[in-house]
Amino acid sequence: MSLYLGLDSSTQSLTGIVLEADRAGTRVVYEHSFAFDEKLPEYGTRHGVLTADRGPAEAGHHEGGARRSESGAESGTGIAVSSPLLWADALDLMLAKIAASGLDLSRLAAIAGSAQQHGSVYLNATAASVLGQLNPGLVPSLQLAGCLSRPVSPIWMDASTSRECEEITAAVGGPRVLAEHTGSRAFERFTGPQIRKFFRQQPAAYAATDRVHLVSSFLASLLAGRHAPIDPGDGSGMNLMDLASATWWPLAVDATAPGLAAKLPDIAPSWTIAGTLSAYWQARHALPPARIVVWSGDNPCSLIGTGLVREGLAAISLGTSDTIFGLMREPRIDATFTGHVFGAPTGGFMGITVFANGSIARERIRDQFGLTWSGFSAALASTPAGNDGRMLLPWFDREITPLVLEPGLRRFGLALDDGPGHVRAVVEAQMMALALHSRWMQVDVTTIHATGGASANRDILRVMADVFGADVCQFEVGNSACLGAALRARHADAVARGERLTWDEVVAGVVDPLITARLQPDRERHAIYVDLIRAYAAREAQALECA
Ligand code: XUL
Repeated sequence: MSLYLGLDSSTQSLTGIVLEADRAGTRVVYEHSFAFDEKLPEYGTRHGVLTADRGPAEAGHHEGGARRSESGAESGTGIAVSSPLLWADALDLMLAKIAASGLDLSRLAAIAGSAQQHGSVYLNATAASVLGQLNPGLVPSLQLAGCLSRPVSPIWMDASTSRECEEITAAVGGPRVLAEHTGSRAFERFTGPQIRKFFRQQPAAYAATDRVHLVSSFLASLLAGRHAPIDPGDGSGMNLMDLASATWWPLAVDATAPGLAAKLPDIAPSWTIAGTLSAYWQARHALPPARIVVWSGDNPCSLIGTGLVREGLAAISLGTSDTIFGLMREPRIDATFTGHVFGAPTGGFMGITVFANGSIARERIRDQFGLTWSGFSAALASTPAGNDGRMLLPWFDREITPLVLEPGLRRFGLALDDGPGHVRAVVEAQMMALALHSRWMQVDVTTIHATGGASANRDILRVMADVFGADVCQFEVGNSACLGAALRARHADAVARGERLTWDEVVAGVVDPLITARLQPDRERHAIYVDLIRAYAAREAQALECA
C-alpha cells in the first residue's frame, strides 16, 4: 500500500493531504492546514498578502497614496505581492508536521502539488546549484534569499498591469488573436503582463533573472532540488502558452519581454515526474526519495479533486476567489472574453470564470454586521429568495469578472443598517454573477459540485441550487485543490510504473459526492432568479457604463 502526498499552497494557507492507495481503493489518511499569517507572522502578511510596509519598495509600490483594502492588497495601486520565501518556509513546516504524524512514510511513493495561479517567482543563475545543495540544518528561506532576483512575487490579486496588457494585446494583433492562442485575452493578473511590468520597471533585476517560475513550478523545484517544468494547466494562466500545442507561443513571449524565451521553464504534461525528493528534504525530515510530480494551479487541481473527469459537470469553488469551471474536450473560446480556457491535468481543457470578490466579500458583510457564520446562515434563512428587490454589486475589491478597477459596493434598495438584507444580497449577487458569466461555457448545468471553505454552508448552497436550477453536491474533503494534487500524485506514479489507471479509477471512492448532502433546487424560487438575473445583468452593465 503506497502513500501519496498532495500539497496546496493557496493565497492564505498551506494544506497537505495524504492518501493511502492500492488496487482495492483510495482513502484519505491525513489532512492538515495552516494559515500563513498565523504560522509565519514574521513575514507580516495579511490574508497571505504582504502589507505595504513589508513589501520592498519596488518602483511604484508606494506610489499613489496606497491604501490597504480588506484583502491586504493595495487598493490605490492595484499591487498585490507575497513572499516566495514564506511559501518555502511554509513547505518546510508542513513536511515537518507530516514527518511527525506517525504515518509510515517509508511508503510515500509520490508528491504532487497545487498552487495559487498566475503568481511568479524570479530566480537568478545561482538557483540551479543552490536548489540542489541546500544544507539540511537550515530553513530554506535563509539559503534561498540570495537566489531571488526579485524579493517579492506578484500574485493573482494584482491588478496593476493594464498598460502591459494593452501593449501585449496590440503586439500580437488584438484580444481575439491572443485568446485564440493562449485561451484568454490579456488579464492584469496573468504572468505575461506581470513579467512585462517587471522588465519595464526594473530592467537590471529582470536582466539578472535566469528563470521565471510560477508559484507551482517554484515549489516543485524546491522539492526536487532542481528546476521543474510548468504544466499546461498553470501554463495557460500566463498569456504566453499556445493552448493547442502546450508550447510557448513565440509571438506572445517576444511581445512580453526581451530574452524571455530563455528564462521560461519547459512545459511538460501534468503527470511528468520532475525528479525525486531532494537530499535536503530526505535528510531534514527523514523522508524517502519519493517521486516529485509536476505541480499545477489550484483550479486545474480542483477539477480532479471535485471528480470532474467527464464533460457536462460543473464545479463551483467558494474560496478567496470564487470560480466556476468544467472539463472541455475542445477549447471553446469565450466570445465575450470574460472567461478562460486552461489546460486540464487530464490532458484536455477546462473552461473557467474567476471572481475576485469571493470569501472577502462574504466576510466583510459578516463582520460589518457583527455576525458569526451561524448568524450569517440565520440571516439567509430569514430572508426570501429575491430579497424583496434589495440588491448589491459585491465589488469590495477590484473585480476580475466583470473588470472593475475602481472598487466599491453598489447598493439598490438596501438600507445601510439592513444586516439580513445585505447577507442575502451578497450571496445572491455572487451566485447570479457566477451563473451569468459562465454561460459562455455552454454547459447545461444539471449538477454542481461545490467546494471551497464556504461550500460547508448549506444555506449558501441552497441559494446556489435555486439560482442555477441545478442539484448541488457537497464533498467530504473540502479542499478539492489539495485532494486533486494528491490524486494527481497517485495517477502520475501509476503512469511512471506503467500501471494502467483511468481517471475514473483515480477519483473513484474518494471524490464521490455525499449523496446525503445533495441539495435540490426549488422550482418557484428558481423562476424568481431567472427574472432577477436579467435585472442583475442590467445593473451590472449600468454600473460599468458609469465607471
Ligand atoms: C484563477 C485565479 C484564482 C487563483 C486563486 O485564474 O486567479 O482562482 O488561482 O488561488
